[in-house]
Amino acid sequence: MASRGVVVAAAVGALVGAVVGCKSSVDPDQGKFACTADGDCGDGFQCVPRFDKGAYCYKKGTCVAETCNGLDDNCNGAVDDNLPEVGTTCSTGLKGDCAMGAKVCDGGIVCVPLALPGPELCNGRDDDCDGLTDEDFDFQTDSQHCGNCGTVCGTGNGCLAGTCREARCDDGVDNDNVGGADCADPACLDRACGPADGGFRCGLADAGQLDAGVPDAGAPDAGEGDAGGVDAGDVDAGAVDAGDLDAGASDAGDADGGAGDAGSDAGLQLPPGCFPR
Ligand SMILES: [Ca+2]
Ligand SMILES: [Ca+2]
Ligand SMILES: [Ca+2]
Ligand SMILES: [Ca+2]
Repeated sequence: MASRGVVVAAAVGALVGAVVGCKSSVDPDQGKFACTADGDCGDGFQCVPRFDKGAYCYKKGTCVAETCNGLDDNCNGAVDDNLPEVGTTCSTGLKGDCAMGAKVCDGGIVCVPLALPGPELCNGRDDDCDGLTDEDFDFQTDSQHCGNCGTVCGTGNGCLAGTCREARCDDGVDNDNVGGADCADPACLDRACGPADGGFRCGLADAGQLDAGVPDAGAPDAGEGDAGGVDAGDVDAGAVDAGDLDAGASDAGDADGGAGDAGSDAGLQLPPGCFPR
């Protein structure tokens, strides 16, 4: 190997000066001679550039393609560098947002997830990687995510069955300022409106509830006639009806206050009220 050392020294001496290895004790087969071209290295050797700067002579066949093995296979001075598959996408085998990964060289090519499990957010994604999307949110009742993520119910509204609606139907207040108070708001249809133990719910009365001896619970009947129970069997069917007048109008037949009474109510278009169910 002494002859090659001389050749190399002659070729690169002007360029690298004292760096040239001919005077060193380093085995040239280990590639410690600086060079700028293959011709600097002698027969059977090649000049391999380093990843940072400069180049060294290596015996041909010594330097091979880089693989993930903890070695500098391609002799460029960097271990496990420029591996083409590193950074490419892969499947981690995990669920949700953790399913997609990228290949890295870590004792071998491995697939690491691009995202780690995090708190479940309402975002249409499986953030905590448990295979369920937005599972911590109840779109039926969550006023911050009513029906879907981000739908916030306004003041006075609650989330019922996935829709923002009048918060209460029993407080005499038009909570949402839309559609009227309580049972006057169509959003209160079939919702509790009266005493908790009474089973009262907003809705349209049927004829039997209006006039057949059942109090109307203060809800209107025929728009204006009931006035808090006039029709409740005792009044209409008793003294008042026995005569001729009821609420200022004739009741001799079926008329009552200009509208139907007991037998005619079924066909009326009555406003919704709070009725026992
Ligand atoms: Ca390398
Ligand atoms: Ca390597
Ligand atoms: Ca989840
Ligand atoms: Ca989520």
